Amino acid sequence: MRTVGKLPRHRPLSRTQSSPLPQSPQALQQLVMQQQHQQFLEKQKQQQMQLGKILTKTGELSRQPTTHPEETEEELTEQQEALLGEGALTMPREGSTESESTQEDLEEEEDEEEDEEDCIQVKDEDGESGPDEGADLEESSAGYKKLFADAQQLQPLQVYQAPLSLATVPHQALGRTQSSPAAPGSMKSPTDHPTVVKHLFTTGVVYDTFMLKHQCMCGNTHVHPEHAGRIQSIWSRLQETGLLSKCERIRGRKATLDEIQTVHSEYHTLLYGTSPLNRQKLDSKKLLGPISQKMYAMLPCGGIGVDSDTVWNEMHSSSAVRMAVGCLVELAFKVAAGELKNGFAIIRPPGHHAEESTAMGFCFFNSVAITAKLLQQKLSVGKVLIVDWDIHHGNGTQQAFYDDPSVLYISLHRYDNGNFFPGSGAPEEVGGGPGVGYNVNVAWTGGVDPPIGDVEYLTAFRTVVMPIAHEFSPDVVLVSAGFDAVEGHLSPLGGYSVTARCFGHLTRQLMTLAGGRVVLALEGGHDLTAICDASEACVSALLSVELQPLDEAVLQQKPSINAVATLEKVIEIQSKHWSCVQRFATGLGCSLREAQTGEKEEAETVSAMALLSMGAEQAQAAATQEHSPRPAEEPMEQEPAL
Ligand code: X5A
Ligand code: ZN
Repeated sequence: MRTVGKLPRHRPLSRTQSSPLPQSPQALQQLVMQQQHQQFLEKQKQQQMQLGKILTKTGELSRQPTTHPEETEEELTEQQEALLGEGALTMPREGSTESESTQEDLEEEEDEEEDEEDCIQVKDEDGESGPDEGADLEESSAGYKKLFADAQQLQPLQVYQAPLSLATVPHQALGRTQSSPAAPGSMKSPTDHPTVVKHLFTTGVVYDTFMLKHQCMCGNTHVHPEHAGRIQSIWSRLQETGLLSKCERIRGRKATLDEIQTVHSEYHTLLYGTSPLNRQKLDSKKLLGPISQKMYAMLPCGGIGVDSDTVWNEMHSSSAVRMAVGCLVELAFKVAAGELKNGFAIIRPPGHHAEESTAMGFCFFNSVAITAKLLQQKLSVGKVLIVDWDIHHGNGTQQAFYDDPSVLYISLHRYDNGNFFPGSGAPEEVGGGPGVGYNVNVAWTGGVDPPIGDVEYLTAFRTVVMPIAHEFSPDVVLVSAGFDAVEGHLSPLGGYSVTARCFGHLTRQLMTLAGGRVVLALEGGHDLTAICDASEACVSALLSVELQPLDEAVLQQKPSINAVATLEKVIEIQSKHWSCVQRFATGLGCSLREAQTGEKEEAETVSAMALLSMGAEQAQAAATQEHSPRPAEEPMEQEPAL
């Protein structure tokens, strides 16, 4: 590796000529100036943070919140990012040629390293930044690099065209000083006077174009259903529907190698978390021979990978897979810390199949599992509930927490007695050691005649998922939100007929847990209409926007015989660990309407009995306790728990 100069060096201007330049010279000039300005600000911020840290150490500022005198300047950056985020949407699917992108990435990697030598290395406020093998490979948060990297891929007209939905949003009022990214809605034209942006307590959404680069080297996206268009489409949908402007956009980052190692082995982490360039540097330091001779299968499509699903792009995939993890971590931390109401992570590739040292089923790093571990280790979160409604069992997530009673894993998946991918997820798999009872598999069996649909998922939530979840009483809920159970996905990647809107209703039920601290992370699903519809429904629920009601037919239909058998089995097994589920062992076969009536009558009976057996005042207290097992801070359920 060549030595790095002391002065910050931006990309040579000539590089940008490989892609179309902004047509107006003023526009280009502006972009360059903004980029340089941003670079200056980043430097200034680093120094400021360093100063803050020193002062904090001596105790002088220990109780003082971090102030950001550069606030207004940051906002300028946010405007640019919002602009670029928009532009990225219209980025051509098959972007630049392979040789061009490779060159691009080489320079990106170089820039990363320059940066790290260039800037003062300051860690997060939590301070626990032990020796980190990954740290020296990390991209600092310097926005200017991304600015230029992304700008290259933009068509000039798209860059400078403020989308209508954003342009019409009124200014945000002056608010508390904080440096988290502004909502796209706060974007103004660069000529406006900068003002401080108020950060709303709303739904956070995270998305980053780095994740688009994970593509098979065969270049044929049709062979590989887990492609970049999935997250591009969802991002576009949230924009088009105006939902995104009600959310706060969170800036993503690449997870560090240390963060990834909370779940994965060091070898696995280095294998998939490094690219040839930063690996070379690592090799000389750590003498990691095996990593430099990594082995992949040659795929029939012409590319390489673990298997035909789990493809690898030696140049780009490591950035993408680390970005997917880092995006979710950033979002979940803000939700857990109370900065955001809840969140939706538009990330790829998915993660729930990734085990400690195994990549499979499109997955390399288990983003949800890593996030759960980090919330506990860095934010002292106690109990985490992971709900996995991807149609496939999350074998990696189950493995990561199998013996751990502080993380409850509940998966609903197509099982068919072990004949559906990945084959794990039997109802008898309940956890091990101290974790017995903290693994719940709603393992649908009986094929697709009839297909499992809304009634079955809603019944599972009514009788198993929500009762156990409430009894567990998590501090945070993470959802492995795959949408491949949505109608439109055929076997072997689906076969079920859950509606997109149903996932909105499931989300709304989960919001009654953990004080509403719910974060959804995209996992599987490849039918673009289905995953966009379902994402829209879930984000609507997170925003507490009125949902499309379920069809009355759904509420009146009884669950299929196969589904009832599945639920009977899981209740029988889990009633040893969760007392709450026993009462649902009977009445599984009734419709949601019937259940609703039954529960209402049951509640009335309880009140009446209480009134009879004691004074009215005590009865009132008893009834309140009976029906509100959750702390008062939590929102009321917006619909009866169907
Ligand atoms: C996340 C997900 C499916 C893997 C299928 C492998 N995985 N044939 O949807
Ligand atoms: Zn799946």
